[in-house]
Amino acid sequence: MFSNASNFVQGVDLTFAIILGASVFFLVTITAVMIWFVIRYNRKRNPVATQFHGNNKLEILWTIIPTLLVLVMFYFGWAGFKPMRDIPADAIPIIAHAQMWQWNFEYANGKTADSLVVPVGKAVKIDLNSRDVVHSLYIPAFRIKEDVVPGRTNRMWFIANEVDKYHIFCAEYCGDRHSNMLSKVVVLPEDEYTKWYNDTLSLASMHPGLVALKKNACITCHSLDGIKIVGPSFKGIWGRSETVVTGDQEREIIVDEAYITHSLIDPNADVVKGYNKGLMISYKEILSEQDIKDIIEYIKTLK
Ligand SMILES: [Cu+2]
Repeated sequence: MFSNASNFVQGVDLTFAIILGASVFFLVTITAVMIWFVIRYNRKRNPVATQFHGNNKLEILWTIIPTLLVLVMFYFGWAGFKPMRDIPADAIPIIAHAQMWQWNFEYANGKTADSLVVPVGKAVKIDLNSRDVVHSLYIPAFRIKEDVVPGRTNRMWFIANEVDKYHIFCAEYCGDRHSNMLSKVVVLPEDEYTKWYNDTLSLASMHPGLVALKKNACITCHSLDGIKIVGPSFKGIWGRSETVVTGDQEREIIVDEAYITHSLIDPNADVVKGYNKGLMISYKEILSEQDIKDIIEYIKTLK
């Protein structure tokens, strides 16, 4: 009856089925009784209104039945939720970094990926880390969702039961491009996962500047192809003269090493005219000096 994508599907679906079943039963029953009363006690059949004053049996019944019903719902809700909090000690650790507007997954060997790659049949635990605002990691097929709150580490875990791909959404409205904050879970057979995990060289063929831009979600706001998203595109920006707003003064600058470095450290100091302030965080603690050099070298190539 239920899908079996993760170890939590059955517990969650059973709870929802019970609540839905109870809701449908009462909707149909109450509507039917209401219609019957309208017919039975209309003015033609019952010209003098009948008055009632309390009915102990009925009142006890409609106190006890709903109490039992919500206790049953609570029990199944609790039984489905409790295992989500008991993380197995041998679970594979992964850190999910959320930031406007991209997911990034970091593995124990330092490998990072923009999809959540996991082996089938193994427990995986995810530490949730936000670099800016509140996000929420939501994997509908696995029936799990957990808020990603800056300044604290929430956790989630699961066992994927089938080799397949599933959607990841951000389920907490986090700004302009929230709806683009998508990723996927890629469940691999164990040997393929091990191969993928140990292959840390595939990134080496990419320009280190591009690796840094991808890893830090820069490209969710600054395109590489000239399209205007949230911030200016990186294409053709090197060496260009731009009007920036400093405080409430406009001034001309040249996009050079000093401007890019300063913009990464204090992004709201000199915002290019026509773009909004306050959308970018400082990367002072996040990027190394080498990262910044690589990024500048890479931007130079985007003519
Ligand atoms: Cu988000």
